[in-house]
Amino acid sequence: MPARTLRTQVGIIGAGPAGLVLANLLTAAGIDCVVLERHSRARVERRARAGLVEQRTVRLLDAHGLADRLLADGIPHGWCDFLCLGRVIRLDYGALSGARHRVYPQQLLVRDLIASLDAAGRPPLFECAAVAVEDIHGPRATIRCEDGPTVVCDHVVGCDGPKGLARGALSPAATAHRRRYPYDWLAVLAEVDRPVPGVVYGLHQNGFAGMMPRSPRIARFYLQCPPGDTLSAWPAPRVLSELRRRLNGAHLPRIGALTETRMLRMRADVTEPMARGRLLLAGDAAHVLTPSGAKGMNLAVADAADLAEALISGPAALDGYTARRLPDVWRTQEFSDRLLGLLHLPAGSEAAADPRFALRLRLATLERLAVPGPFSVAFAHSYAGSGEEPVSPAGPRQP
Ligand code: FAS
Repeated sequence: MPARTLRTQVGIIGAGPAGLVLANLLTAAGIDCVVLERHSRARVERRARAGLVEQRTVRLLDAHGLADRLLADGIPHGWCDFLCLGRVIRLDYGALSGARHRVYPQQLLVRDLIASLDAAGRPPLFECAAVAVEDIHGPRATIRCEDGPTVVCDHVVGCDGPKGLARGALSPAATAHRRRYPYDWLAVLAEVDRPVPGVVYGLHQNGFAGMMPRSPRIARFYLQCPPGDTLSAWPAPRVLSELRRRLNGAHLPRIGALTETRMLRMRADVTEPMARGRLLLAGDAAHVLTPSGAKGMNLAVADAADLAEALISGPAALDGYTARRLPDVWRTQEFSDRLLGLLHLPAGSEAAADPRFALRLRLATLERLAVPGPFSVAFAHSYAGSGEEPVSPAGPRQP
């Protein structure tokens, strides 16, 4: 039986933060759209990733009535600690930049955004995988789905993540700028006996370690490991002993069961342009960041907000999408890359050859962060993601 055809203005592939924010903003503006998601609702609503929501993201979601639970349950967070050579250096980025994060797990935000679409009578189509994007230069574009409708629409927005099909549909006109870092991260979610009060970064000759708050009884941990390492090389006892070694001095909570472990291949990329014909990319479909500065989800929401305003404003604003978004994307990549450089002594590098000297250099940088001044203020703004508001399609905001 031929697949049914669904006509709409905007076809959105992917129910992650980018796709769901876009759909909510378009629906609120009366623009017809449909979200196609290959996984089930249950799976999408329990997938744990980000946990730090920037102030600009909270402000944006709140302006559209999408932040009630985030504001009610999200814990304000305005400092992070760096451990290096037995010293603890605190960056009070909230005081330095005036901007704070909210600790609110991504899966809860995704749950809220889906509930909001539900309430508007526009729930995503779950277990509906897009398999092809066609006619992006024609009068209307088409999305073909496996076990689902054929979607005919004015615009297709690929919010389908780093491994999605939309990015592929953009080439050969697009260039992908890529960087593969000479290490990976073991990403762990673990039960803890008390809430982790804040983000801690450990600089250590054995490699980087990180501890991030998530919820009162769950914390996120990261451990640097050699590129290509596998989970089998990291049994729980080794994970725990390396965390204690590298985060020595961090008042670690008692760590219980490791509820999730996964290997993150540390890479970054940016696709240029972010649009071609009737196809546009947003979020990880257009650019991937490592989780180092907690930027990926926040950048995805910023893309979606810009694109929603452009789709509401009209073709001229759409044409400027890439030009408006790329400066924010590269600025964020630059900061994320700089932070990685501060936190790691890559194996085989000069730094790893003489770790004490390299750590001493990094300690000197960290000491500057502890002193209020142009260097620490600039770093705090970048870390908090507060320094500059992206330029709106409707032109610069009136003060
Ligand atoms: P997502 O990947 O979230 O969503 C894409 C969606 O598209 C998925 O639901 C997928 O199933 C669907 N899809 C793909 N192909 C499809 C198809 N053909 N048809 C239909 N659906 C399709 N970022 C931060 O800001 N802070 C952090 O602390 C942080 N920690 C992270 C930790 C981990 C372990 C990981 C992996 C990422 C982390 N990130 C963090 C980055 C992360 O949050 C991403 O930036 C964010 O999920 C990007 O959102 P989207 O672009 O919406 O893509």
